[in-house]
Amino acid sequence: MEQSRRTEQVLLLQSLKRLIVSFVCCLPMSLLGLLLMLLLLYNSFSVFSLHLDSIPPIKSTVSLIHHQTLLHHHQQPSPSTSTTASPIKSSSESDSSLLLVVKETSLGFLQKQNISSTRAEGKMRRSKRRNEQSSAITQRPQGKSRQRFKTRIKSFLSKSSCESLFFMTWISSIESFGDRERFTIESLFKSHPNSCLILISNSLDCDKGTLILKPFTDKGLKVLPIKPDFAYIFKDTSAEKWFERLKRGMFSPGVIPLEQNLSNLLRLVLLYKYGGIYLDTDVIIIKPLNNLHNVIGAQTVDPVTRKWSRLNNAVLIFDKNHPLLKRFIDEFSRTFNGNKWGHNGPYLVSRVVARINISSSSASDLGFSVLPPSAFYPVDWTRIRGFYRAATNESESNWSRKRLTHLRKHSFAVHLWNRESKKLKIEQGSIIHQLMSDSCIFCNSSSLHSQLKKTEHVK
Ligand SMILES: *[C@@H]1O[C@H](CO)[C@@H](O)[C@H](O)[C@H]1NC(C)=O
Ligand SMILES: *[C@@H]1O[C@H](CO)[C@@H](O)[C@H](O)[C@H]1NC(C)=O
Ligand SMILES: *[C@@H]1O[C@H](CO)[C@@H](O)[C@H](O)[C@H]1NC(C)=O
Ligand SMILES: *[C@@H]1O[C@H](CO)[C@@H](O)[C@H](O)[C@H]1NC(C)=O
Ligand SMILES: *[C@@H]1O[C@H](CO)[C@@H](O)[C@H](O)[C@H]1NC(C)=O
Ligand SMILES: CC(=O)N[C@H]1CO[C@H](CO)[C@@H](O)[C@@H]1O
Repeated sequence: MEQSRRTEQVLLLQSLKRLIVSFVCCLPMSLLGLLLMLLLLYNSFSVFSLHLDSIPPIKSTVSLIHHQTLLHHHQQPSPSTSTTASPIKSSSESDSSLLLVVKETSLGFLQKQNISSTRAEGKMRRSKRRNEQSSAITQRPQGKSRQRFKTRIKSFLSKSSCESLFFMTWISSIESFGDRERFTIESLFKSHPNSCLILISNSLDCDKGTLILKPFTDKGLKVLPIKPDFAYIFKDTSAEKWFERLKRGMFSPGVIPLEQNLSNLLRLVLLYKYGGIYLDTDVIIIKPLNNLHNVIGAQTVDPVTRKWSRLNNAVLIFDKNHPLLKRFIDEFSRTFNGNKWGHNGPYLVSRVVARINISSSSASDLGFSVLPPSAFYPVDWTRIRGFYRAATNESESNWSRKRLTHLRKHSFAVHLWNRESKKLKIEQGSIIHQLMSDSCIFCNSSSLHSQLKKTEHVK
């Protein structure tokens, strides 16, 4: 009895001991676990912050707003100074050396590796980066993309024989690159099947972007989506210093999305360095532009004097190193104001050209022409609506037919004032619909129809 009690006590004691031991053991275990977890957490944070670190200073979230609409709320540059005035038709017999030969200013390798041109979008970016690293064994993506920009353009141009060279910029998200933007490309290639298009874009220079452009490349059309290397592009122009100052935060980019203004600058510098044709993404090309040299289009004309009162920069055709482009770029760098609509874009080109005294000898050195609104801006933004509507009665369809005939005869392109028109439904039989039928490449399956279908859902 006594014995059994004792053993009971011993057992109890033992189990108590075991309990204590296990508790004591457990405690540090859980602490250790906690520690480990903390470590893990810290680790993952540091991984994240690494990624954050490499996000380029340039903001990437954009809503692309078209500037042109706001122009009209402003005072126009005084036409009195603008002796360039009466729209000059460019001679079509001038040599056909438009563009094409691209000599590289081979100063490309830059010291600063700071601006990476990759888009900074969370997961996409991370996985993309992983792809880059694994697929191309090599260096830091930044340095690589820098090197790549130059060599990729070079090899694109040397591989393709380009009858003319087009530039477009898309510094917005890939999701917002829609049928209408795609249609600009379609119309471009419809009139210029042997041309090359360089599409400067952070978002489209990826597998998904390649897929979007596949219908074109499948047809042998030459289009290159490519991430910009701003430092390289701006090198050796006055934009270079401006960009440096921007990077160093020496002035505020302003309230207007920086991308938009970069696009205003990019088009100038790209044409200055390469020569060619710049197009906004809300333009339908209806006729070949091959015979136009060094031209800018007037958006409005003074009804009395017949001199231009505003120019626009949605379509620009210039030779490489053109002195007028240099003036534009200088003006941009000097007067950039990120808070005023249009200031760095359409107003800028109007401002600079208005200052030129056409009777002075320096003006003739400049050698460029201002085309009348009918060339690229045949319809004002206030009236663009009418182009999307189908005629509802005989007089309307008479008007529409006349308008169409006139466009086909006198216009090279139609700027669609996307900000005004992007929500508009393209009605069957409308002027836009007919222009699109003229200018489509994939008329059956793609843009035209999906666009028509999509827009029908809108309202
Ligand atoms: C990179 O940019 C940061 C600020 O954005 C700047 O402080 C730093 O000096 C830059 N480094 C180089 C190598 O340019
Ligand atoms: C334009 O240039 C001509 C010739 O150089 C000169 O006579 C004229 O005064 C200039 N006009 C203006 C407004 O500067
Ligand atoms: C045609 O329709 C428009 C608008 O729907 C209207 O303003 C116009 O008076 C009509 N014309 C005729 C001849 O019916
Ligand atoms: C439309 O044009 C036709 C011929 O071009 C003409 O006979 C008809 O009267 C016009 N209709 C209107 C309403 O203007
Ligand atoms: C469009 O598609 C239809 C049927 O899918 C086909 O019969 C027609 O030939 C196509 N038209 C063109 C221009 O490809
Ligand atoms: C200051 C300035 O011109 N900012 C421009 C930035 O880009 C938008 C869109 O193109 C323009 O409307 C602004 O004027």
